[in-house]
Amino acid sequence: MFDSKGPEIGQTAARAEHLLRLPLLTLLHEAAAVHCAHHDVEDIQKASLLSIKTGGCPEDCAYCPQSAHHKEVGLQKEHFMDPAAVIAMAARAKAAGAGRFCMGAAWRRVRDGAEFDAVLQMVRGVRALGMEACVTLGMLQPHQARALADAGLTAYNHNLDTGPEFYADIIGTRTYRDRLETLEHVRAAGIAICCGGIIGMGESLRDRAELLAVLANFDPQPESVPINALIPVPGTPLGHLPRVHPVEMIRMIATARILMPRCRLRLSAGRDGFSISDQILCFMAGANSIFYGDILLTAPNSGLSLDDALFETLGGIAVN
Ligand code: SAM
Ligand code: DTB
Ligand code: SF4
Repeated sequence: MFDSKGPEIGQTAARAEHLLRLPLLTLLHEAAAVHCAHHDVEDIQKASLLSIKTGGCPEDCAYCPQSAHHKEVGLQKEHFMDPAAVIAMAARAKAAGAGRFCMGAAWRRVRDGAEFDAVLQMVRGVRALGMEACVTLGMLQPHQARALADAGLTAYNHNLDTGPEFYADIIGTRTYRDRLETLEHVRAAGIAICCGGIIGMGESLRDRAELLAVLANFDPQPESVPINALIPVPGTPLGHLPRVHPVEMIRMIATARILMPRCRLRLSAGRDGFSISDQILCFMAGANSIFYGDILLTAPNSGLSLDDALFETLGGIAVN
């Protein structure tokens, strides 16, 4: 069902690279037109993120502070959380305006047993609040995807992170094919796919284009696409890299919007340090969601008071 090679991917990648290289205003206007044609431009979803099991992950993802391979990070490992505490946090996030609650575990793959059963309980609890529920738990087997679907899961997050050629430079403990297989199980179970990537890891524009081409050629396309800018965490192999310039993010979002007109496009990690105007340009380019809250999974986010200022700026001005 999903491919990362083949003639369609090559053609879409060429189109994506052409778009990524366009003069900025041409790209931005084209993306804004696609966005307006498919979405209510005022509908920007606040999603809330929670790490339900932090650190000690056996995978070696070069960007990730939660990998057990990056010992110098000095991250405090945390036990798997209690479902009642998680559901209480979801209720607080809902009261603060979040429409979606996303739960992440630093696992390579899901194991059947008490912790997976507790995840199912969390999903049921979040859905009972009337929120969308998303989880990201690493690799899944088909019966586990079906159990998540039965619990009412809205979406499963499983990022491809970058293009297929650059992937092995970033992750050695699993392959692109492994990722695509889990996504196939998610789709087969009838769960929406949340799949995106990270820019700023030393990849080329071609790698960014290839990532977008693989995503855009999913049939159907992913319902949700998070675009992260690398948060260079000291102690990880990418900890020395510079922060992504906001214009790089704007170009990536605009190109993703043109190639995937209907998806919920998420301005995800790495927007701390972006000005309000930078973020507004991301929304003009087609982003229609942010992670709302002071921390992401382990790293700092833009902060609630800055986000309140952002939404106040976006609001209308009363006529007296
Ligand atoms: N272990 C699961 C997995 O890898 O699918 C779920 C958790 S993992 C932390 C979720 C996503 O966070 C990754 O796929 C990656 O795209 C993003 N991420 C992790 N560390 C990041 C960083 N330092 N900067 C930007 N994005 C990051
Ligand atoms: C996604 O693409 N970004 C979010 C969410 N999906 C799970 C996670 C960002 C993590 C940033 C690094 C951290 O907080 O540890
Ligand atoms: Fe583990 Fe996910 Fe981090 Fe990779 S990105 S080290 S799989 S938590």
